[in-house]
Amino acid sequence: MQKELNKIARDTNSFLQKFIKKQKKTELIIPMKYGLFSGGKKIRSKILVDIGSLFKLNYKILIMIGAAVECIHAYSLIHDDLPCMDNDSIRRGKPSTHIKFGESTAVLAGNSLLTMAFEILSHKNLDLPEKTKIDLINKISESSGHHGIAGGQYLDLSYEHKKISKKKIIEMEIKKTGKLFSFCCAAPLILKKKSIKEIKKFENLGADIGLLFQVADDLIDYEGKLSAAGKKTGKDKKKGKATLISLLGHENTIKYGYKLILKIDNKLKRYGSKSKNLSKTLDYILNRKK
Ligand code: GRG
Repeated sequence: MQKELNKIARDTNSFLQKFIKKQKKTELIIPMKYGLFSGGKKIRSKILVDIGSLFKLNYKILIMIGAAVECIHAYSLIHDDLPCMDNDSIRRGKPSTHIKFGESTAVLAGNSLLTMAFEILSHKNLDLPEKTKIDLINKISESSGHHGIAGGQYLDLSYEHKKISKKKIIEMEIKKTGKLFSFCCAAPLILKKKSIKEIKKFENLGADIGLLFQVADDLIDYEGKLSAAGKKTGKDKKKGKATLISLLGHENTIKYGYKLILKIDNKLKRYGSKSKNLSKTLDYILNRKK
């Protein structure tokens, strides 16, 4: 699993390096590259490749789409660390982008990474019909805006120091983290021109995977150490974040994570041995240390 994840990370980074190299140089390239290449597991691309392999899709095309996702992910992390958001000075074991380059540069580098995702998905080298590219851009935009990551982040910030119900916490985590995973699960079906109903099923599967990912992230914050996690831990409690751990407790949250894996694996049963890779990725997600 780790070997495969490393290969996907290498291939994604190499695509992005070449893509950026072909562009005219600007002052923002260095902070953008810092946000993209200063570590990062590229787990969203792995999910995209895992789902893509259920439908025998072209690896290179999946890597390009994954690269667009990683641009949006890197953007969200840069903005998430800003003083007006979660105010974190360490990310991936290094100074956060705004600490290294200043706040305004970090905001602009983040914005430029967001738009780079659309440049990648509309690029002539992405060998897909125009209609498919528009459908991908439409879905990734929906996942990133007020119905997705940005909306979830808004809820996350507004729930601080409040008693929030389980339903609302799950809804917030699915938006903040799950929606980008939903895109990764839906994209292969968009490529295969599947029905809206089928696409929705995979978006829901992605929401469960994203929720699992966020549960694991909350567990890392609760149990982990800076040296392993690459970021300060124990912050959620200090910031009064509404998480499943704050509501259900540590043990029950771990149980909740395993229940989610069972739920996702059940949905994958119809794909038989083809879904083995994805199942392994799910175990990795829940048991990771960073
Ligand atoms: C509209 C894209 C967008 C952003 C603006 C700041 C913000 C709104 C959203 C933040 C969303 C956010 C940071 C969610 C947390 C998701 C999460 C658990 C991130 C950690 O992801 P990993 O572990 O990171 O995959 P690496 O370092 O491996 O890349």
